[in-house]
Amino acid sequence: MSRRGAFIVVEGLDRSGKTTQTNLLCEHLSKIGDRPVKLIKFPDRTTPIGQMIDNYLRSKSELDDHAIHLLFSANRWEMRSSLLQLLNEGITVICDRYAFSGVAFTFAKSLVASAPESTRKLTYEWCRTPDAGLPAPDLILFLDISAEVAKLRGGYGDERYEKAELQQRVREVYKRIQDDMQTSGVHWISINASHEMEVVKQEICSYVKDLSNGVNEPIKSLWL
Ligand code: FDM
Repeated sequence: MSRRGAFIVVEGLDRSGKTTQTNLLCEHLSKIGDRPVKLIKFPDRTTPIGQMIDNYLRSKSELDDHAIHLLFSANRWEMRSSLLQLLNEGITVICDRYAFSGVAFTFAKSLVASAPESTRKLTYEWCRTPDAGLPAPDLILFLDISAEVAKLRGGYGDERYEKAELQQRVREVYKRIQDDMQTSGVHWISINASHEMEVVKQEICSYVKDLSNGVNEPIKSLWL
């Protein structure tokens, strides 16, 4: 196993089936690949920083929008060395949400008319900066659904960001990130997640075949 493991990020809107599809993808890659597959997730709510994030998301605490953004990023930085170790050991890593969620959700908050003035002044560049230099994924799979389909699937849950207006903004920001990633040469695939589970799974599987037995190229740095 001299090739390093592939780093695959799954991003998506709430109700897009991200958790189900991430688990299916792990199973699939374990079957077709020649190496172990590990699933990780952000936020990682198990660390002290992750617990602060969890309290915030469940509205058990209040934080300035800048502060929570930096905590989400710190939660990725604290995992950086173990993530690199996994990849260098040849393990395929599937990651449920990454820095793209960070930018999408925080910048989306700044677009909501009722946001505090300091939040409305947040720039897209500011949102990206704290994650610049983290390991860059080899592939980003973005599960896209409209607010209408999300509603048909039972609407949103109880956590802080699970509100239709914010989710609509998040979707717009993801589109902007997608355009930026295409010019930066990172492989971003947008998948219509409104289809049935099996159809979405097949589409996802069609994109990961080349990564299942590892990658020869060095790990790149995000946004540098
Ligand atoms: N979220 C997630 C952010 O706002 N920033 C981030 O950097 C990350 C990783 O946290 F609403 C938001 C997205 C979502 C919430 O995510 C919790 P999960 O996947 O539902 O646990």
